Amino acid sequence: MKTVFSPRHLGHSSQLELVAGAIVPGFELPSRPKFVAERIQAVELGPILEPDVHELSTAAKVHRQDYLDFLPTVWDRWTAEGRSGTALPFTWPTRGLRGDVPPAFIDGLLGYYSFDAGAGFVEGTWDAIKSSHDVALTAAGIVQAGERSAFALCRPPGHHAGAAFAGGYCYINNAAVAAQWLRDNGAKRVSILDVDYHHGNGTQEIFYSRADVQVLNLHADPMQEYPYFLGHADERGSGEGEGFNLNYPMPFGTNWAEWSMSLEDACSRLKAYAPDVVVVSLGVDTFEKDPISKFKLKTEDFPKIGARIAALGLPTLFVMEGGYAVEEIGVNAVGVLAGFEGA
Ligand code: Q9C
Ligand code: ZN
Repeated sequence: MKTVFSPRHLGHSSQLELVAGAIVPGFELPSRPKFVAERIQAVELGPILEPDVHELSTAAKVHRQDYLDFLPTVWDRWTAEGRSGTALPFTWPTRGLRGDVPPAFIDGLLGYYSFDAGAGFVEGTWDAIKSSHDVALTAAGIVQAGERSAFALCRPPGHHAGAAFAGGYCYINNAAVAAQWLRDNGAKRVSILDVDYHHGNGTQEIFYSRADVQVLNLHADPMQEYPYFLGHADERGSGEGEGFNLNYPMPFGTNWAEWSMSLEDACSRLKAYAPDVVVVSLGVDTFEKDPISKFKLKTEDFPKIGARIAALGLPTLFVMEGGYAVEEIGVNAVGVLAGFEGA
């Protein structure tokens, strides 16, 4: 399996986040993909390639143009106020406030174009976002050209980013852009299977009223876990998209025996949809030792995920999402890929 990866993610660093009332170093560390790349080399999964540069025209079909125009301007707007550090929002247009008028000032814009304070900007953030987008599209091109699978080693991740908002370490929804590109380049139907611990609220929002992209999400119950305000089982799509969004919320403590039952159901629903290609939002924060998660998957379980996906017998694009047990992220993520290859 070919991997696509860009070192340009490294400029996106020094993130901070608010955890239990304290501001601490962010969990989404620049060292994450290094452990994945090292493991790919150790097990000889296949070559690691640099991405081609892609235009944002496909991204503009799943994101709002004004949001895409805003992202590259954040750091300049921030420093124009004499500021340094990390650009972060602190006010959001929630119930009772107006969400239809983008303010003019940077602090207002950051709130308007986000749903939490989990996606800050430093000088290198836009370049990292763009490189991650390019990684996803380059890997999508490999699958479209006829290979059975490819791995987009994206950083930053994407599945919390919606049509016009960042959040949860995500800015551009890499998996959504890749799915759209695959639709535009021969695939009649695409399924997105999101196995990250957190609900992929952005992916759900983007495709919620569409029948041409099926979205299946396995995740911690939003009654207990971030992102809290989406991901319930009764969210099944709207209009033409009715029935094409499926959520599998699971409680804290979920282990392989329980998690794999959701995977089995999702795979049978996916099979019935008969897509031309599968996009896997591959988070490995379901791992028992993940520092921000409360599921109980073990290292030995990850190859079984890959093997089950391989049994679908469909072209498959893996897109890296979360996973914060930095030392083990390589073994676990590559475990999924090797399990796919071995099946
Ligand atoms: N700071 C992904 O896995 N953090 N994003 C909640 C409080 C948000 C996870 C803990 C976690 C976002 C791609
Ligand atoms: Zn996650």
